[in-house]
Amino acid sequence: MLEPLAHIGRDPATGGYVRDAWSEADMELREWFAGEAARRGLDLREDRNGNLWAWWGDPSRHPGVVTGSHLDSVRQGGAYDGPLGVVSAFAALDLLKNRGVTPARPVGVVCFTDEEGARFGVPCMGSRLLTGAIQPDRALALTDDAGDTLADVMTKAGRRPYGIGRDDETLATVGAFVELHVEQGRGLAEHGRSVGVASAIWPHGRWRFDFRGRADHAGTTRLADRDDPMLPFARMVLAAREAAERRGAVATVGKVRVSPGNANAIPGLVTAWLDARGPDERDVRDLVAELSEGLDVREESWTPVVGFDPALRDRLARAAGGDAPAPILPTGAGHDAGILAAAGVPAGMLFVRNPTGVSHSPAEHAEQADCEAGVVALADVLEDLCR
Ligand code: HGY
Ligand code: MN
Ligand code: MN
Repeated sequence: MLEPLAHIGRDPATGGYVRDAWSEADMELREWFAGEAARRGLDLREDRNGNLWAWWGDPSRHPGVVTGSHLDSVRQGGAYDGPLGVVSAFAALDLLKNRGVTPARPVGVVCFTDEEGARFGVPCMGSRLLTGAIQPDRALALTDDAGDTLADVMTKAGRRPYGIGRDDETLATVGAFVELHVEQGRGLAEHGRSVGVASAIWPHGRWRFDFRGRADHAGTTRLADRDDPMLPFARMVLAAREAAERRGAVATVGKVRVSPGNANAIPGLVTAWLDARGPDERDVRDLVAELSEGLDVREESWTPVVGFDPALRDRLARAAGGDAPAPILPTGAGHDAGILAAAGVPAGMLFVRNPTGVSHSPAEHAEQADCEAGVVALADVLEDLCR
């Protein structure tokens, strides 16, 4: 089932995926989702924020159990982060039907739009808009590297951007949400288990740093006369790693824009994005404050710590574990399940073993047997929740 997606947005030079929100690749992925829903006779809806829902049963009378994830990727991302959760959702529905299960509640498959925030910088955009965790006007004004706003891009994709925002009607259809996701770490590999359950999502955020200098000639400007923004930028990157180690957090700068970008000129401006996370909110906040001293910094996104509902977490561990409860693990990766949990929706996550733990890279991988174990666990969880 992952195969039909394999070519969409794939860079043949690297095997990595480039599936920006509202891009050509995204539109192809949406068509794939619609086709999977139609093949199963599910009722397909796109909500005002661009999230796709495929329903088995009618959730308007009473809320259903929803499972799913996202199909967009980071630039040069892997094949499993997101798609594994959506494909497993459809496969788990198939399994329930093969078992002759008639769920007592509607069952929905969801594909949240723009989970990675690769294009507009804010992760989990679809679930944040759905739950009101981001204001529509802020979202619509966000721009991509080409300077196009989310409003422009949604309009070009044939959507009505000025209708986006908190969607209580859609939220009311979600009685519980379970997201299956490839593990982005080696916890399950160390446990020797195929499937695990999430306990919490670390607090995490993204900050934009602008380092301004004076553009000048690389060869004729004396060192004493240079105002080279690359130097404070380089100091910040090294300081981020040192501070993260000292504070038990993690931090990196994965995106930098140098302008104008001539090899033979001192740049006028360096813009860099810091991603910082950790188990303790205070440590992350203090780390960023320490790095920001005297610099031009703006917070682009912040996600507080999410502790998944312990009763649902343990219920998932029992249902997903087979003869021994599934291991329960925290994660440093953000997910739509975390946004829904923060909005008060009973939510939880299943993880599928990733032998190397590598993610946000073409090297991301999960074994077929573990993916199948994930589908069985998800079907067992859905059957349990739909009693
Ligand atoms: O960045 C994250 O944590 C997630 O993959 N969006
Ligand atoms: Mn991701
Ligand atoms: Mn993901």
